[in-house]
Amino acid sequence: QTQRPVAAIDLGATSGRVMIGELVDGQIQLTLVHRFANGPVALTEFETDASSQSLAWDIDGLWSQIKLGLKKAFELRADIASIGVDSWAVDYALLKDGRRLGQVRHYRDPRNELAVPELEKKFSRAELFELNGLQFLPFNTVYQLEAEQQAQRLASADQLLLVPDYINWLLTGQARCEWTNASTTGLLNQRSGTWDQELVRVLGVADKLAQIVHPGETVGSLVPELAQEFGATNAVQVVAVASHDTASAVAATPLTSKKSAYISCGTWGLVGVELTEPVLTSQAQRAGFTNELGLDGTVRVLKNVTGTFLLSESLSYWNQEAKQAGDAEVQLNDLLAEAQKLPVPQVLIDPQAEQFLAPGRMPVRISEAIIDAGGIAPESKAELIRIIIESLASSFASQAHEAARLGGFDLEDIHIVGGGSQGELLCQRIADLARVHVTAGPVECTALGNVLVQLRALPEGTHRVDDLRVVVRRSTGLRHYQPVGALKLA
Ligand code: LFR
Repeated sequence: QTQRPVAAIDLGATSGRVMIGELVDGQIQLTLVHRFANGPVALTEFETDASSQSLAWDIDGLWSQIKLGLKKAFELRADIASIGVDSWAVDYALLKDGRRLGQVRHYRDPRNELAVPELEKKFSRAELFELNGLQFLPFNTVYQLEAEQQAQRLASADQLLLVPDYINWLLTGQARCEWTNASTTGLLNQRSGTWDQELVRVLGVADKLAQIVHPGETVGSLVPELAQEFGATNAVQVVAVASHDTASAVAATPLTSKKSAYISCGTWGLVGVELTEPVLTSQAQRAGFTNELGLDGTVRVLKNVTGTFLLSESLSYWNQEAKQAGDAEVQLNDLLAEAQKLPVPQVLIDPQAEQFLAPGRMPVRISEAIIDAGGIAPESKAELIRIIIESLASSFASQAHEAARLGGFDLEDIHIVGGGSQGELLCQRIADLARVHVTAGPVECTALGNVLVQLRALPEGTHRVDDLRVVVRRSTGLRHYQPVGALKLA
């Protein structure tokens, strides 16, 4: 008996994709069916009276792309058994009477800056950590909801759905809240594992949250109109995967041992370790670490470090300049090749700093930060890229050691997955600075995690995907980096 293929929808902050995944001779085969761009859009594009600073996602545009991708997927494989959706965390849609109210705000929207001091009048950062175990990030859903309370929208909504839950709702008509992503909202109480009654009351969402589902559980059947539109020939289930993209990525990271750290490197670099219990000590809070819930009762003790956002933002700034000047587009690979030949920069930036949260003018802001730190502004684009790579590597290396310290062990090695794992200079410098072996890959780790959870949930599977990481190791080529001649970090 063969197992039917599944479709994975993986929405990242800069691009989304629809993939088909199937198990062939014990290996996962992933086929990219459709890829589309994503990014922040000014809210004024949708609402003329919005503040000019506000940022949203083009959620209707994303939904059209998802439908297009699924159509293509069913054209290729009409026997797709299930669909799973993952995306970035924390952001949500509000519904009333089965219709979406307005847009889905982008987590980089500056509205959060005002909301942080407001919520802190009710709960200090330490109190919040005590309740939800999350790293302070100004965009955690709790702060967004605080900002939302200033407007009327929240009061008139009857349902709040996180982004993948919203897509699941469009696909099935069923409103559910997936567990791993719920843990990024700041509304889940770390000790009870359920909504924190006081927080949901104070933030005005006590009656708006959907029933929690765990990865592997069925959300519902694809609604008949969509099944027809896609040309599905069999019944199709929508399965809750680990819908927080980082949870899916870490679930599929082929960690060598319990003393390995991971870096899930896309727009963000999520640097941490996998444990079975949260670390809720004041040491963890001071170090800025978070406790997010993962597949099968695991806890990701990790830190959000800005990742390839620094590169993509720099590139889009330069390409805007090039366009205005009528010059050719700048290519990241060319700059990386040049950067690799440059010496290690003396002065670095701190990619964790909140100052790099907002989009726009990234090369200028990085140069300013270098000057503020006593350095000299980079003279070429390649020099600036070298500073970014070195700063990321340095931050990733030290945070991987810190994560292991919080986990109570000495770090043995690091796995880097996601788009950032393709960067050879980055991987090598992480190995050098952390003084441990670095394994790079898979690149499409999030989609793999999404697919594996669906395959595991299928009733007809002859292969139970019992040890997901064994299957990943069997299915993908990994690259290896040994540390060479660099100073050990303190
Ligand atoms: C990565 C990620 C991070 C989350 C950030 C914002 O894509 O999901 O885990 O902190 O995006 O949602």
